[in-house]
Amino acid sequence: MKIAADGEAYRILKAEQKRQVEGLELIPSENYVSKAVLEAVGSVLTNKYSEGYPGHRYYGGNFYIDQAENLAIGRAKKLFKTDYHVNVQPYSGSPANIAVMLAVLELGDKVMGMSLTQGGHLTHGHKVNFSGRYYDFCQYGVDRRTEIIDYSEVEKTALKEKPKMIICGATAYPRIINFKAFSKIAEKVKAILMADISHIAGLIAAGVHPTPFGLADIITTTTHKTLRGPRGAVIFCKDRYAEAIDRAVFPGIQGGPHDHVNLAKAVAFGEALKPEFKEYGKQTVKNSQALAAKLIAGGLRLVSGGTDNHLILVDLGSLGVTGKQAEAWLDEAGITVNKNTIPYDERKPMDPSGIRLGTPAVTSRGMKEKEMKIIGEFILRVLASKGQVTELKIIKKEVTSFAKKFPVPGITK
Ligand code: DSN
Repeated sequence: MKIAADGEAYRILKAEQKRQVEGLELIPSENYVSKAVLEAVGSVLTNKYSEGYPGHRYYGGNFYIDQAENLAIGRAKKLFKTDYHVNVQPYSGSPANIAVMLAVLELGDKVMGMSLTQGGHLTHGHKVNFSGRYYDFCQYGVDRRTEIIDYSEVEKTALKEKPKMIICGATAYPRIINFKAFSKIAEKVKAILMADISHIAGLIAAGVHPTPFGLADIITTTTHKTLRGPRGAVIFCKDRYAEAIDRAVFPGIQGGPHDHVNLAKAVAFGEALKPEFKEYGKQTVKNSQALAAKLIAGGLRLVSGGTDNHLILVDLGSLGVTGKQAEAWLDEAGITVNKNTIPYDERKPMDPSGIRLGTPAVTSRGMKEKEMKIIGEFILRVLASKGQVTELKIIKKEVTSFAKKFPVPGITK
């Protein structure tokens, strides 16, 4: 039976596919995977159980599954030019980060991470998350004036708090992360350095963002953001942490690996090893900077004044518009973004002062700087409309006919 025979499920699938083709996807953590990645995710490898690791499984019939996992491991090492140990089994970014904590910390240990409201991730110590509930986190953020990480403040906090582990990496930080500075601080206080490169992994692989390999002890990344693979994650670590990391992933927190996804990770890493991916990484950043320039020219204030990477954080405060309103209006116009807190935000996360935009997905459709100016104009018009329904309908029509000119990898190409 094919999915088309299930009317209800098929309708949802087709409607979402149409939304992805006709809209402009600007959520910086999203992307469009290739047909090859979709095929692997939708493959018969989903039928298999394979608890354990290649060569050491608790189930029979894993001859080809071992090959798939080893292929993903080998390509991951090649892609990041590293001989770190690799575990490709984490289901996603949060489980990967939890596994690291389980591997190298005792409950209650002191850890340092970037605060969620300043650009960090939930698993970097937020009080409602496993990390913040079971470990004693101290948090760092950005300088109030520059909105850039103040490394001397990070060092001061580290010297005072003496964390066992420092987490660097962010989900809403538009600037280069100085892994060398973090590594020096970690060395000074004898902390383990963990880099969560989920947002920027594709940029690192493409050589357009500095690498943490050789500097951080442990590196986690999701595979579905700038890396343009299936939903999932990978952990890299120096050899001395390998056994503990593997045991934390399985049997520590996970059961059977998602072998279909692991095959898709191998496929995505293979794609990222091609020269075109370097161009993709470069263009993603050029596009982000072109979009930022257009928005600034249109009178918007960007956190930190611009961007070095794939994402932009817009402060809507002076427009008298909230993040929630902007997200909803842009959605009406066929442009998908997410509301986001800005550093030192006085508003709540469900209706913050900002929106977060990014260029990984539109760049995958082949758009360049010229198109970023057009997208920037759409965004400015939506914000100026103040949610006026007729105006949003007009913009949506224009967005749809513009978007449809650019094939979506995996759907129309
Ligand atoms: N949800 C991801 C993001 O949007 O950045 C982080 O996990």
